[in-house]
Order: sequence, then C-alpha cells, then structure tokens
Amino acid sequence: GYTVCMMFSLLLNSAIAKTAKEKINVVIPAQANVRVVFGATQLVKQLNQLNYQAQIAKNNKPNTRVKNITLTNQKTNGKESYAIVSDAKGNINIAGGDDSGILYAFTTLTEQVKAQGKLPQNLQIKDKPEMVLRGTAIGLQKPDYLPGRDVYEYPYTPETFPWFYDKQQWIAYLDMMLANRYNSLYLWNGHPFSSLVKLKEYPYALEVDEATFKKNEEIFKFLTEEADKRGIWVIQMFYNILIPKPFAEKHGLKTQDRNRPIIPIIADYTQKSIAAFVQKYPNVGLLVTLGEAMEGVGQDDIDWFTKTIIPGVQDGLKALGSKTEPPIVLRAHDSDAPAVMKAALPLYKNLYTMAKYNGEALTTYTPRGKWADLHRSLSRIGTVHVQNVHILANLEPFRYGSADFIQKSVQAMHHVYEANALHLYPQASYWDWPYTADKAPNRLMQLDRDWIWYKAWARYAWDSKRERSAEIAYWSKELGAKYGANQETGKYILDAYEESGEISPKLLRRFGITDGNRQTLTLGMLTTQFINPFRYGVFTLMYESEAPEGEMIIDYAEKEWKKQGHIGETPVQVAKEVVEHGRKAIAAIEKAKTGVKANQDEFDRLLNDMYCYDAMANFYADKVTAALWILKFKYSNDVKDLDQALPFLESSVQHYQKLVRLTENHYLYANSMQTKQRKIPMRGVDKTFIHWKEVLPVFETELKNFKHSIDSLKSTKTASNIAFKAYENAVVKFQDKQLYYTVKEQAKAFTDEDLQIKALTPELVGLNALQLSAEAQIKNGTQITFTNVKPVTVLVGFFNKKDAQFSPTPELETDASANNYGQAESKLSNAIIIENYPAINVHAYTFPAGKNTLSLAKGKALVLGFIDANQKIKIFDAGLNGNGRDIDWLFG
Ligand code: ADA
Repeated sequence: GYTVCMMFSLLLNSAIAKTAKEKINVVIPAQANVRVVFGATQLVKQLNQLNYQAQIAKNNKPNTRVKNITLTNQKTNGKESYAIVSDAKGNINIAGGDDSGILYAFTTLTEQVKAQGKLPQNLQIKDKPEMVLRGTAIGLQKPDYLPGRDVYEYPYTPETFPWFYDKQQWIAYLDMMLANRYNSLYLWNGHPFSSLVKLKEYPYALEVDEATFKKNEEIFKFLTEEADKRGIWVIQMFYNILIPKPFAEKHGLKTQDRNRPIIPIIADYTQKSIAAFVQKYPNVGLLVTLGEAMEGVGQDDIDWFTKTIIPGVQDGLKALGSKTEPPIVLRAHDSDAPAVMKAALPLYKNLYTMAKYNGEALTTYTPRGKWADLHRSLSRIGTVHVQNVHILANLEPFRYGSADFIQKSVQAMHHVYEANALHLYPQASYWDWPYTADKAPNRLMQLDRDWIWYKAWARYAWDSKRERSAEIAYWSKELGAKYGANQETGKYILDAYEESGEISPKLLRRFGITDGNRQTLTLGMLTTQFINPFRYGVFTLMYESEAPEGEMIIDYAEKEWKKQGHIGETPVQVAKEVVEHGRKAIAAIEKAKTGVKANQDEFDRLLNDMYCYDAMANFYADKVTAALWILKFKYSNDVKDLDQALPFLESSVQHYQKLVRLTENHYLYANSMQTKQRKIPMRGVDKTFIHWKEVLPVFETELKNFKHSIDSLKSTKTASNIAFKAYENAVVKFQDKQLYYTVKEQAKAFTDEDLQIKALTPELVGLNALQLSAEAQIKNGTQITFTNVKPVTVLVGFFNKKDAQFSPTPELETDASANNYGQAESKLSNAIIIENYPAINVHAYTFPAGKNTLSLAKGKALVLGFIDANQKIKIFDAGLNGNGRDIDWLFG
C-alpha cells in the first residue's frame, strides 16, 4: 500500500505541476519563412520563461484543448504590416502583410508578454510603418589611417576589426535593431570586394590572406542570415573609384586618385568584383558612392554607374541564373544624382537614392534652400529616397537624446524633403565603432550608451505623427525605468536631454564653419574662425539650407554698423538661447539626481555631459559676443571696441577651462576622425588636438596675443599693417616644357585669354607662374609633373566662385583627399583680381623632395609659382575684393 500511495502522490504532484503551467500552441504553417519561425520561436521562449508551457505547432491547425496563438492566412494591408487580435476564449490570432509583418506581430506580442509577465488579453493591435526603409550604419573604418594606406582603405581583418568577427556582439546588435524595427543595416567601407571575393582574372587583387578570407566568408554568411531572420536587409557600401593596394601596385596605379579618368583595367576589375560579389551574396544590397575618389561631378559618374557598376550586378545575376535584382542605393554625394538616375533607370529598376539630411551634422528640423530642392527632386523621381543622418560631427562626443528634435527632424524628412526612408549613423564615434569616447575602466559600447539615439529615430521612422504629450509620457517612463526611477524623475531626465539637445545644432548652424566632419564643434573655435569664416572655407550651404533663415556673425556685425535691420535667427539670439538651454539642462538633471536608483554610473556620466554642454554653450556665447565687438572695431577702428571685447574673450577661456576639467577624466577624445581631414578648430593630423586639454593652450595664447595687440595699438595709435616679404622662387625641373610669366600687375595669366591681372597682394609679385591654356584646363584639368631636390610649396590661385569654367577649390566636405598636400585652407584670400573674374584665393600644396605631380580638377586655375617649403606663409585676407581690411593679425 505504501509504495502505491507514494507513486500516486508523485503522479498527482507532477499532474499539478503540469496543469499549473498553461499550455500554449504557437501555430504556424509547416513551411514557414525564417522570419516567421524566428518570431514564433522568440515568443515560445519568452512564454516558457513565465508560467506557460509553450511550443511551436507546425500543423497549421489550432488544437482545441490548449490555448492557441495562431498565424492565420489572412493578410494585412501593406509591407511589414500586422494585426494581433484576441478572441473571446483568449486565443490570439496573428496576421501579417508579409513575413516581416508576421515577425513584427510575434515580436510585439513577445514584448507585451515580457512587460506584463503574462499573456495579455483583449488584444486589438493593428500597425504598420510609415517609412519603408529604416536602417542603421556601421563603419568598417578607423580613427586613423592604416600604415601606407589612404582614407577609407581598410581591408576586413580580425586585427583591424576584432568586433566584426564577434558573433555575440552581432546578435546583440541585430536584436537591438529588431527591437527598434530597423529593417536595414549598412556596412561602410572604401573597397570591401577585395576582402570578400576572389577573381580568377585578378587573383592578386585579394587583400587578405586565405585564413582571413575564410573568416570573412563565414562571418558575412552568419551576419546576413541572422539579419534576415530579424527582417533586416544587409547593404554593403563602397566608394569609387578605389582599388586594392596589391592591384594598384601591380599596375603602377594609385589606390585612389580624384583626378584620374576612368581607365579600362580598373573598370574591368571593378565590374568583375561586383559581379562576383552579387553572385556570392545575392541577398546583399549595394550602396554606391560615386564621389570622393572620382573626378568631380559629371559624365564620369554616369558612365561609371551605367557602364561598370550596373553591368557588374547584371553579370552577377546572369551567373546565378537569377532575375531578382538586388537593390542598389545611389548616394547623392559629390555627384549629380538626378542625372545619374535618369541615365540608370532605363537599365535597372531596383534603384534607390540617398542624400545627407543635414550634412555631416544635426543642425535643424527646418531645412530649406538648394539642398531641400535636391532632396525633393530625388524623392520625386518616384523611387525610394533615403535620408542619411550622417556622421554627426557636431554631436561628438556628448550624449544626445532629444526626442523632440528627432521627431521634428523625421517630420521634416517627410514634409520638406518628401522622403520616406531613414539611414542612421551612430550618434558619436562613428570612426571608432563599437566604442564610445568615454574614459571608463572598460570602454563603453555605443550600443549600450546610445540606446536612446537608436530608439528615438526608429520610433519616429515608424510613426512620425505621434502626439507630443503622449510622447513626453512615453519617454519619461522609459527614462525612469532606465534609472530605476519613477516617471517624474524620468521627465526631468527627458528635459535635460531636450534642453541640451538644442545646443549643438544651434551653435553649429549659426557660428560654424561647416556641417562637415572637418570641424569638431565641441572643441570650440578660434576667434578668427568667427570673424573671418571665409578664410577657413566656410561651407555656406549650411547657412542657406541647413539652418533657419538668419545671419552669420559677420553679416550681423556689418548690419549693426550700417544700422540696418536684422533678419531671422541672429547670432546674439542664439548666444542667449544656448546659455539658457544649458542652464535648464543642468537644473533638470539636478532634480533627477535623488530619484535615480539604478544605473548610477551612467547617470553620473549623463549628468557630467549636461555640465559639459553648459560650459560649451557659455564658451561660445561669450566668444561670439567678443567677436562682435572685434568686428565692430574693424569698422570703427576704435580701440575701445577691442577693450569691450576683452572681458568676454577672457570669460570664454574660463568656461573652456571648466570644460577641460569636466572632460579630462571623462573623455578620451572629442572627435573620432583623427586624421589630416580635421581642420576646425585645429588641424588634427596624427591624433593631435583631439582633446580639449590640447586646445586650451591655443585659446590662452590667442587671448594673450589679443591683449598684446590692444596694447600695441594703444601705444602706436595706428592699426599696424603687417610687414610683407615677397616669396622667392624655388628651383624645380619640369617633365614637360613650361612657359613662364612673372606675376605682377598687367601680366596675362592664360595663353589663350587676353585678360590681365588688375591688382595683387605684393607678396606674390615676382613669382614665376606657369602660363597655361584656359581651354586645356577646362577640358583636361591640370597636371604638372616636376622634380625638386628640396621640399617645395606650389601656390595655386583658385577663382572664388563655383562655376564649371573654374577649377573647384579643394573641399573636404566632398573630397576626403582635399588636404593631402595641406591645400584645403585658403592662405591668401582675395589676393589677386583679374578683370571680369571673381577674386582669387591662393592655396598652398606642399610636396616632399623627389618627383611629384600637381594635379588640379578641370577648370581654370593659376599655378602661381614654386617656393621653398620652408618659407613661412602668413595667412591673411588681402581684401582686394573690397570687403574691408584684415584684422586676423590681432590674434597673432
Ligand atoms: C566627407 C567626409 C567623409 C565622408 C564623406 C562621405 O568627405 O569628410 O568623412 O563622410 O564625406 O562619404 O559622405
């Protein structure tokens, strides 16, 4: 009796245990897509962690003895759409518009189960995304160059990118993407093909060893499969025209050369690479940059796209025997995308376009002007146009999470740009993925730190019309939960994010030199950059298109002096506003302090960031005020105006000192791109001037020089003019015969034009300039090959106007090689006037001893002379265009 009794009670116990766990069948068809299986599996896993015994039933028939979550064969309307509906008995029916929709239905249900700790009841959910593509970008790039290599040239290897081979990290990232309903992942790299495919015609093009090649194949396969399960489409980006180093060496070519025409061997190699890639990875899309290393904007772009890239893709499809065109996304970067599209659409259907939302920064949700026109014309082609939220050079490295700014930006993408897709860069440290710039015992991951960045953009890409008051509640709750706090505390944190979130956009759009990542906004700016932005090649498109209507500092000062009215957003207004935003951000985060019960370390870092924003805002505000007094002096010539500037300049340095204290132990660097492309506030070659503590001495010296200048002005009573010394010609030997002329008034600059030099700055008089044919320059560009025993600097005069007849000024925003010889900055501005032409700015190209080639893009330009590289070039504005005198000397 005893044993029987025991057995009986055992049976009973297990029966109780079993009935305690409610049985659930998740019913899907026997033949289901990987996305459906993945979604259902995640749901089953989640249920089994709770009080359920769930399983997948692949019979397609609900079992009436258990609860069923059934994928019906009804279809909802629209791509990625879905519905989740409970019936009276608590069973749940799921439907989707496609496999991604079904995946999203399962994922949504899984999230609700998790949040409620049980299967929710009375569900009536219907949803679908507003934007059709919602993607994130990861760069296979680095803060600096690899030895012996140029910009963007990073073969895929475990040494360079250990994280790329880390499967667990990929899963975490892809899970984040799914949680945010991202459906596209872009991998950015200069020339990925030589890491991913082998070509039998060009075996030597492969850039990685056999073992690495195998690893690359394996990880690429893993990544694309795992992405596919989560409804994510992988897209490989590449620049043009880059070629692999071993290939270049074998053929005696450069890996990239902006002034190189298309040559057959490179075209053939590229076409074959693309074909091989498409054949091997038919489910991977391509994102094409027809710029940077290709000659300017023009027919070459069209030819390269229609005669090399598209045929490459088509060859790959033919080899596969497939007719399914993989997507090709064309970037409107440094190329005339509407013209390229026009030529390409008859050849290939599955085309998309992409252009930068606010350049390489976040500046406004009221974009306008020429750039908005470009976006609209791309949207109106009728293909999908993708908004590229690029690099964010003005947000690095502080935390950014203004839900308000982000929501309004996404609305602008729809309403102003008429676009319907998003491509999102990391919030900061793009070149240093996966790490943030925080100085912490263990490097922080962007994926963790910048969760709110990914979440906010995705949330509004899904639905930009969400009602603001509900959004405030939503984010307050999210932020509260993040820090173990209640919603009220969460609201304070949101306030801090949103107040601070106005600061960097406003500062850059009103005071900055460029929306490009040659400027690191958070490191501050030199006074001369405020008062003489054209000397630094100010990128005016930012003011005209990526900012509300308003005035630059120089415009404001001029109007004040002329007693004219102001228009739109003024520098004085922004200076006041950012200080106010900083104050409010600090007040809000301070209020949150006591409510925080979890994630304390991260909260402390966020709090510190708010103090950084505040110090930065005050630094800028005071420096702008000083700059306005200094510009007044330019008109008044009254030293008293400089006296007025002094206390503001002093106080700006004090705020900067505070910023140094706040960042010293908190940040490794401000900017993740640490190469020679960095120009503002300081040239950042070889990882220098990456931290505030390196820039502080520069600002201190600037202040000292300014005081000294005031003193000397007071003692001499005249605004001193700097003494000049004419440049001396250096000896070089030309490969081809060259004609000279002596630079002076009335000299004729071109062999085939009669126009004369009307005025020039005396430093240039006596130089041996090359007499060139304007017509030949327009047709072929300018290539001068020469040999020099000692390093030389070539002075080149560019016409200060964008026009097809003039060779374009080196521009880092569209050409990462634009500073390879130090030529990006204008050294002598408005230094020569030729009749009937715009003023000429002189740039300097420095070459080492040896055989060199000066190569200029198509269009007229003056090769003014060759001087010893040791001769000091004093940078100034000669003002020959009538724009007034130079006062940069005040700062040394
Ligand atoms: C500019 C920028 C580069 C890169 C490029 C692009 O040249 O300086 O870092 O972002 O644009 O691809 O858009």
